[in-house]
Amino acid sequence: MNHPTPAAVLDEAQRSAQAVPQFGDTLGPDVADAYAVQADLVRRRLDRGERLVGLKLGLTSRAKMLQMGVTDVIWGRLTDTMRIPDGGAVDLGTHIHPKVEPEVAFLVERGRATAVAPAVEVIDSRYVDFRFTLPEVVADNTSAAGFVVGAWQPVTPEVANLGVLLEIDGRVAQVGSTAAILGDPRRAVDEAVRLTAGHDVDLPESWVLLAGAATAAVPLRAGAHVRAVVEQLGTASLRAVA
Ligand code: OOG
Ligand code: MG
Repeated sequence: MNHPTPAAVLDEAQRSAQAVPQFGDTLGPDVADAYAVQADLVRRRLDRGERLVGLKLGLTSRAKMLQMGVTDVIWGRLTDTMRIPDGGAVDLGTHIHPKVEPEVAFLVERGRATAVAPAVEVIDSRYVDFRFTLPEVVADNTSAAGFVVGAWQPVTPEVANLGVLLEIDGRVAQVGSTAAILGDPRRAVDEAVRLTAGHDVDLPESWVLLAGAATAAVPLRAGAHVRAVVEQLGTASLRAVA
């Protein structure tokens, strides 16, 4: 009998919304191998008709590094089915143990950011207890599950340091600053281009980049109304339905 590959295991975990045990040593310590698993994992989604629409960076803030115990910047792939309209619903039944985090998104055209927007990312580790090593989270497409982008705005120098709030049901759950993201979230664009070089990522002409969470992530509970507020940029929101 053939053992399913890590990509097949993670794909099935996402499709069935059932967590799987960490791979541990079977994945190997090499992050390059983990990115090969991620490529295989996302290829399965593209083969089922999904389209690549962008990239995400992860662990670009200290708050996230501390929360997850992983200290390297990582990147993952975003597909069209992960996109949630602003104010739209997230079906908890298709997730394992989702969390939400406030982000900044960039619209990238010909290698440069042409617009910026507030965003909420939904992350949903396919591993039991939302715990993983660096290679494990990279293989799992950096926990990518969903994202909402608010209204696009021009990119101004102020984007370097704007206040960020994550509100749940109108109450402030997390507070941060865009400066927590790589010191200046605009760095995310060059960083994404650098990190993905040689990885054969076939992005459309205009694509979305999630620069990474400005604060720790918060569990997404049934009925919750979630809103990210970025000073000067506006809001992005979603709600969780059971
Ligand atoms: C990994 C993904 C991290 C971010 O914005 O830092 C991430 C995780 O925490 O599960 O998306
Ligand atoms: Mg994120």
